[in-house]
Amino acid sequence: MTGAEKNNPQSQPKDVAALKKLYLDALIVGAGFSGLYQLHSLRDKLGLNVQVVEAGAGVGGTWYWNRYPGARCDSESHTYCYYFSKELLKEWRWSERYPGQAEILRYLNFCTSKLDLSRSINFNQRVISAIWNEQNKRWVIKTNAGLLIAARYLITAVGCLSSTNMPNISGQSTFKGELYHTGQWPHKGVDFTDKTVVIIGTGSTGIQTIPIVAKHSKHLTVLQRTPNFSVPARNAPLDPSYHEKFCDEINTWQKKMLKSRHGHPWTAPPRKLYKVAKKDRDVILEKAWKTGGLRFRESFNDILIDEQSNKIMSDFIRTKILDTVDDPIIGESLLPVDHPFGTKRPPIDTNYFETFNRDNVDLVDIKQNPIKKFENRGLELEDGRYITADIVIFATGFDAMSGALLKMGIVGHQSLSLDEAWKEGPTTFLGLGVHKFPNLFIITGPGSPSVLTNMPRAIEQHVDWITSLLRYCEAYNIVTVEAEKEAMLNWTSHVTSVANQTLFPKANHSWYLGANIPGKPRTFMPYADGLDKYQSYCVLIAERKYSGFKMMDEKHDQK
Ligand code: NA7
Repeated sequence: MTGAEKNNPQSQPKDVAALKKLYLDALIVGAGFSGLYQLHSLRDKLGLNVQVVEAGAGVGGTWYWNRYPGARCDSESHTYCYYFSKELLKEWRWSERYPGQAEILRYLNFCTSKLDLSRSINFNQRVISAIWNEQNKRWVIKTNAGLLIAARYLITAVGCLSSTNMPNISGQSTFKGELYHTGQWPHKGVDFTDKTVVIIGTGSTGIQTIPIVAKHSKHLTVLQRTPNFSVPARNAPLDPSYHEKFCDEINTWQKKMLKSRHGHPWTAPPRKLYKVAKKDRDVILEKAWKTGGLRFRESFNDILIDEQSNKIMSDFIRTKILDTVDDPIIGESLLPVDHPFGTKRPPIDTNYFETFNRDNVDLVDIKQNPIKKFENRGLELEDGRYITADIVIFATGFDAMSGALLKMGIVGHQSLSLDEAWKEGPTTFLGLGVHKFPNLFIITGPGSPSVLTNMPRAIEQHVDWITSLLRYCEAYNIVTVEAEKEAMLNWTSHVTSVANQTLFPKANHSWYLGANIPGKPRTFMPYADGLDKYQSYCVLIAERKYSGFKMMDEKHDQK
């Protein structure tokens, strides 16, 4: 929509009749890493009339909501930031190897203010419907707080892990204590002093928060359904000289990240674990264990594709768990056995397994003895055991990748809802576009590398690609862009086929597969062939004038 069109009532959709109205070229949903950069790109580089709606009262997305104790990123600080601006990179100084939630939130607020983004963001606005108006070629979007928006382009920047998974346990309303989900943590914090606490869930989040809650509470009971692998993060403060050195090497860091499979600045050496002699591989694994973090898995290049190699690495971690936990029975209960290491998102931790050596911590296996119901003052298990609690924390994860998108009430061409379109699992072209949903672009959507990468690299790549596409549309008077059905189906089967060449599908209870949510269709959602290869596809599609996308101009001629 041009400025003139914006002020022309004739060009406004007929069904826009009430509430506070906005007429935009583009609406972006979400003010996290992706929404902020997309706003900057479309507003300040393309000059479009663009705004953001954001459900929270501030920017930050994931890092706005996930304020639980111990919340920390598993990407290293100097990689978990924007690279589109050297000025931002040089000015911001990270304090630790891995950035904590509060520091990331401060960073995103710093970027927001440097780029003057707040004036284009509508806070406390959750999208409740987004309906394509075919006649006017506009998306008509409503929010819970009374905004009504007509926009030519709708860009979702809602994050992959933003729709919380809150299990429905009977009697919840009768519980008299405090109840929290880690993904909706209260801003004022939670005081654990002298409190008896229960944590449900031992994914990355539970593994981060358990050691801290244990330290600050009177007693902690961990309710574990499935034991998990975890590698020590080896977090530590950064030496001030680190930043100066980094500033001299920004280009090198960036090149390394973009050339890698996962968007981190390292690649696994070309060696297969099962082929290395035991004494040599033990030395390598010990060294990698000391380095810690996600680099551990990258000490060999076949961990996610070769069962034998994976078993050796998995056994190495299992031995470390048994060595760390004093009580051998508890140690056994903590051993992950149902999936190969790395096929579920691998947590990294600070003193997780050590926490089970504390006198004030109990571990309860709720696979053997599931939770029956909440009671006034705690939880009852199937065998009648009663666990008292002042505070219960759900660290039970998210309806990942598609959950937040499906909650927005998106309805495309011919009244097709996204829910209906995705009833057998998400189908996308490049993770970016969906057939019958013209002018809808999904940042880090299902079918893109997203959660298998260092997210800011995947986000910048998507935002830059969408920005170039919209520049092209503006230049050639293209009114609608829509993924073609065949391109979408081919891409979706390619996503499944590359996942099937890895060990990922062997974790049949992972959120990558949607298997953590009862009733959710099981499809491996992220693109597993690497950010490097994925980027090449995207470049090729753009070079071929966006083949796979149907483009129509104002006269409804196909371009
Ligand atoms: P995850 O990794 O999905 O972990 C959720 C945990 O909660 C996991 O241990 C689950 O057990 C457990 N869970 C889920 N639902 C239930 C019910 N109904 N009853 C008992 N236990 C349950 O979520 P996180 O928040 O830890 O991490 C998500 C991502 O955020 C992480 O990978 C990083 O990328 C950041 P299960 O394994 O399903 O048996």
